[in-house]
Amino acid sequence: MTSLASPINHTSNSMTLQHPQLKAWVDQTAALTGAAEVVWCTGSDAEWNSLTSLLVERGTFIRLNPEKHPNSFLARSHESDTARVEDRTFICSLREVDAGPTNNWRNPSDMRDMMTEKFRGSMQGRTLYVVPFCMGPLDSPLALIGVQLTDSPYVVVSMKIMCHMGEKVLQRLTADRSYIPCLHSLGAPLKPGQADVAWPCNDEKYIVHFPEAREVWSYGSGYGGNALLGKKCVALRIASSIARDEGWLAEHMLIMGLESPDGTKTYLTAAFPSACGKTNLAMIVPPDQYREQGWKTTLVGDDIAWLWPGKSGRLHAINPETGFFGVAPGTSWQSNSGAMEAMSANTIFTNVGLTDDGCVWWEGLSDPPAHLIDWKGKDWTPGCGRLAAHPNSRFTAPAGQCPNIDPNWQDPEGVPIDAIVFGGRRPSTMPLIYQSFDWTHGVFLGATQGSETTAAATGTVGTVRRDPMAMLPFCGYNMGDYFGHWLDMRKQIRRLPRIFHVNWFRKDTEGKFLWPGFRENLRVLDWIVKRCQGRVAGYETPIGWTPDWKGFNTEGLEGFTRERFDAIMLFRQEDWLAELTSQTDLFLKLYHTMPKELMCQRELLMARLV
Ligand code: SAT
Ligand code: MN
Repeated sequence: MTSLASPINHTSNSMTLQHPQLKAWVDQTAALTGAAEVVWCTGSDAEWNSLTSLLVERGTFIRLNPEKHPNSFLARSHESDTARVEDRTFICSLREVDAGPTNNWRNPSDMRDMMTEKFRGSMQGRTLYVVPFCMGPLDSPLALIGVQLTDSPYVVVSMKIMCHMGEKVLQRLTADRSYIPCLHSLGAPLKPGQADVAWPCNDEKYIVHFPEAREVWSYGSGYGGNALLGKKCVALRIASSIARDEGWLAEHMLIMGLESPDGTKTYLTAAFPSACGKTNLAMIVPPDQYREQGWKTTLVGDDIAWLWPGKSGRLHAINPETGFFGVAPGTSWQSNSGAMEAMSANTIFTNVGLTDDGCVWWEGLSDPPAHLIDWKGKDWTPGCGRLAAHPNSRFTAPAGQCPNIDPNWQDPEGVPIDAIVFGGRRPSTMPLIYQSFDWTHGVFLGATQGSETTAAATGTVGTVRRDPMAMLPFCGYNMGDYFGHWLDMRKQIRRLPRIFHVNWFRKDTEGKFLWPGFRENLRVLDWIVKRCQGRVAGYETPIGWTPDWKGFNTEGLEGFTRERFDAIMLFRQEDWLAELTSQTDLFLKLYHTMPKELMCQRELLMARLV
């Protein structure tokens, strides 16, 4: 055990520090950044209370109406700091080819030299908080420990919601265990006597990953995935690289459970590009008819899944996070009651509107109030021509407050996965649901998934933005190698999950959605469960297995005729030839590392089409 005594004023309570390198790193960072003091975070409620009060005092937080939003706060960020910055995100592997053509690569030692100068003096006048955190259930064999050093108290309180943090993590950080160092500064030092601002940040931002050294350095932003480094930086970019070396998968996927009336529970994971309703699917409430029959849905995670071959021979999944960082606009009691309940207390809202009675409001929540203060702090009335909430405004809420959180969501062994679902927003071409022929074909479906960007004229293919496995901005290494790793995983899993592709967004010739979506998506999940259990026949098409009319439950689905079913399942050869052509860009971009098996899958598809 090391004592925390040092020339800098460490506030440590009575925490036990067993890790010899940690204190040295903290001391070095304090010296480099010129931090005024160092505070070791415990993760206690008392610490939350004092930091949230400090944030209120500084004007970063506004305490919300304590009756309607107990222990909850609103933050308004700087207008230049409202989202992840993909063009400022760097993967600094030793060799450029290891980052691959889908990442911004920089030489690691050049980047370290340059960033060291950015961090020099960057915390002057500020407190350096030491945040030990654990991604994954505390005692899971897969859990990863990180330590974030940050000068943002907003980040500290957000981390308390998003993951296990503080003393319970430090206790587990024994000398034989490694941790992922995560250095974060807002890049806004305060000179003596200089007044602070409500949302300090720097115009210049760097979100930097060193996958070989397993380190993250983030500078200039206090928002979301740029600053809460456990999430996209560690649990996806760094973890994907660790997972490749260790034989598991770190994925941008929700995890959910479905309990059918006979009591069998099926868990699945799903990956979608943005704007496909991933959070809503994660928290889906079954339609009344299904609920009456005894169907139940549970939630394990809404954003990230770590998957590894379990002792059972199946693929197991844990959610490395303990909170939701969800997009607020569009979330309502109608669209997602689970999310609404989760954020009913102990929640941080960022960049939403503030009503006159101290509550939050955003577009799509309810009828607009007659007056509020918008996310920029200005008066707002309906029809004023501005948005009340920023489109990327967020709620940071404890996952445990979700009413249908799965009883096993913190099981250290994870939950066994029977199905993996990919999807995209595809007005044409893609049927509502189809199943891959096998694992390799399933990896091909994930690798080529994407959403159509231009509003396609109905019936024709628009421009498809490929987002392989929804990992385009989150894969910490070469995307072609990543596909190869997915293919290899097959050898380690005795009972392979079945792989599916869904599309809730197919349109008819008049441009109207063919599928009602939302809760009715459960009917598609029902078919998936039945396929996994071998209880329903599939119809073999050139693209995979699809449901036939009789095997797909449309009972009680008003207006959903046989004709409509045929339209939503329609396979059109000309669409698929166009689809094959539009996949060319991806295959050319990744040509040097694209596994031969996937090139072969494309050839096979072509052969089945013509
Ligand atoms: O800001 S986050 O990276 O956490 C969310 C997102 O942009 O996907
Ligand atoms: Mn995400």
